[in-house]
Amino acid sequence: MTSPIRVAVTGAAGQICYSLLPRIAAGEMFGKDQPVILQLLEIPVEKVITAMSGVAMELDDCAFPLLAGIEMSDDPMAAFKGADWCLLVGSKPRGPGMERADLLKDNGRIFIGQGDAIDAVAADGCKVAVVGNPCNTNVMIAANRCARIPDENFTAMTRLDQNRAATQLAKKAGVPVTDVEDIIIYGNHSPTMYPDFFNAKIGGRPVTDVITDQAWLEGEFIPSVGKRGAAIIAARGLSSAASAANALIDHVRALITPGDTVHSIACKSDGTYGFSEGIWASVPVRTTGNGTYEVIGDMPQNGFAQEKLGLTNDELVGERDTVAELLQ
Ligand code: NAX
Repeated sequence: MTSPIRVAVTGAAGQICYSLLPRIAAGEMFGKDQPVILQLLEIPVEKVITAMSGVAMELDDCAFPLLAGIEMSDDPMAAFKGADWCLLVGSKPRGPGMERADLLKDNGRIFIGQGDAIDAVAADGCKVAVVGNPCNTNVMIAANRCARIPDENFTAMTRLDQNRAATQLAKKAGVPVTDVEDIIIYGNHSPTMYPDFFNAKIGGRPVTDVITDQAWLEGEFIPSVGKRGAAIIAARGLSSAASAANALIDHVRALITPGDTVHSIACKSDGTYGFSEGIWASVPVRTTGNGTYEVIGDMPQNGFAQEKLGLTNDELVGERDTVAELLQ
């Protein structure tokens, strides 16, 4: 029997984790032969800890053969101990009247504490995937705290945006979503993101040959992807949860499955595509297994694309400036 891996998950009592944890325990993230020990983290609030214990009870009641243990804590030093993967889902939501700068800083402080704990106690070679928003800036803050774990082990999730974009293109073209390839999200996980339809394909042909309505691609498709999260909130009264959990499964599975498929992953910029060095921007990557990846740096970008890339880069630089005091 393969020995279990340790998977730390934050925000365990939240709505994404309610969809995510059973799927991890069922083997959908790390494979059907890979036992897992879940190390769940929540905030030290009695009601929340009780809710997390209820989630654990349900996981127990599923009798998942691959679930080798569940540990629960309100202490990052316990939750990240020996973790092979840290899935940072939990974060503080934006409250009424809260400024975006305050949201960035409040969450930044969470990711300082969690970064310190990961650096101190996680397994050597541990991989960190950040979902909690603002995820690009949160991952930058966490990685900045970790001297032991290299920056390339830290990624943030833009896979939900990629999946949303793929489905929008498939619906417009009237084809199955599996016909859509290489649709990549660039930049921030925010409405400034750029879903690059120029380099994407439908049934092996350029998207712009299949969907000739350029006005729809530029004027409706791009904002529909960027504002999809808000549309879900308007319809459901709650933010995306099942689709976000599903995207994190796709994100991690992509990272552990080497191959030629191109994925959107936010990672530390070295200046490729004009992104400022040191911010975490979503770019196209090919994965090389065991959580490693190579950035594909030669996708051609026309003037329209470069303008979009510039806007999302400006936003990411602005976020970094806002949290500058947390990066020292
Ligand atoms: P919920 O509010 O349902 O759950 C968040 C949970 O995190 C809560 O139980 C809270 O107690 C916990 N938490 C807060 N601070 C914590 C800390 N310091 N340590 C451990 N746990 C902590 O939110 P949910 O819908 O689950 O969403 C979680 C995060 O994902 C949010 O920041 C959300 O904005 C973000 N999302 C990111 C997406 C992406 O594509 N990157 C898409 C979905 C989602 O919007």
